[in-house]
Amino acid sequence: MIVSFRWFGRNDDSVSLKHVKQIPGIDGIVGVLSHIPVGEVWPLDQILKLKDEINSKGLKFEVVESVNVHEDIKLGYPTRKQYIENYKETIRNLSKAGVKVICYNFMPVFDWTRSDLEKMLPDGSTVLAYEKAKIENIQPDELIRSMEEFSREYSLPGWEKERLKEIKSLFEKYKQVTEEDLFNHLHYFLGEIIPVAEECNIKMALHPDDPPWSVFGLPRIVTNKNNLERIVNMVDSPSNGLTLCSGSLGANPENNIPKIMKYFSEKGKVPFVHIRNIKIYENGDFVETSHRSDDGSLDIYDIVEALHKAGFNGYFRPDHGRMIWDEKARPGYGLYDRALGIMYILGIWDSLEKQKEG
Ligand code: DNO
Ligand code: MN
Repeated sequence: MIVSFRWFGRNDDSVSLKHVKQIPGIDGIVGVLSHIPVGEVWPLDQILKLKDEINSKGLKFEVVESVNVHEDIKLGYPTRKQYIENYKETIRNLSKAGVKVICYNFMPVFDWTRSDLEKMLPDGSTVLAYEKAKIENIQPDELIRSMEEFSREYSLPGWEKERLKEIKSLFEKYKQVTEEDLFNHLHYFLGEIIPVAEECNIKMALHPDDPPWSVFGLPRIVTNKNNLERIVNMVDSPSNGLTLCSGSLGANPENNIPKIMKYFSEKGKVPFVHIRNIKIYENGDFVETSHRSDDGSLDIYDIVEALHKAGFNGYFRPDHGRMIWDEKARPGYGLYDRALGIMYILGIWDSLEKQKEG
């Protein structure tokens, strides 16, 4: 298991690479060029600059999250052709810089959705939270405004301003798109990009929808084991892989995360894993928690054990963390609690390794 840490770049992250490097067991950075508008080619020189910066701190740069997919591709519009060509060029450029895995998602309009970015837990830490009734009763543009207010210094990944500019017209466009259409548009996209990724020795890793159900009436398909299976079978290639995210899929208690992790890892379909815990309530609300199994509804021990059993040797990162010890950082992406998460997971992993040795 290769330990990595998401970092948004020197101008967009309060965490320094120097501090990341001090996390025990750390191997590399999950990086991004977040200022490139969705649909445009990531220029090689900028990728190489980021790589040099990361490498100069003794960290690897082999995973990118995310190369976002233009809405015209998800909508299946004829204009997708150019955006897909650009996407291929980005894959080629990333491979020239030694990148091995590209995480992306196929959620219409919104990436992850939460009602609260600073929900206080009983211990005084603050976390991202999802209150079902709030989401069901809020207008999308109202939610965006509150997200913008929250985001203050840092833009929120997946909620980039340029992505949200045309929110109203996007909603109109998606009224015509069924889940089956979305499957077809993903199929078309994969058919185009996976051969290029394979040639470039890059694994594409599709992130599940977060949460794994429809929000604001938009179609969502990356939600459960059956759908994941359907997607990996669309194009048969080692480059057609998944980012299995425990907290995203796990928000639906019907998704058995250890089983899903083991099943797809054994198939060689999991180049990248996100681990975090959430506490789920009966009414469908959930809050993010520390990684510790006792603190949430997911059994992180079982999840790590399932990966270990499957011989998982891909990249992993702690997904989100609580905001603790008065840290000021982008919600979910502070240094301290994500570092604690890594230590908890490595503790489990190392003891499993010991047991294996007998
Ligand atoms: C939530 C996060 C997501 C993720 C993107 C990947 O679980 O991991 O923001 O980064 O959806 O494209
Ligand atoms: Mn995730």
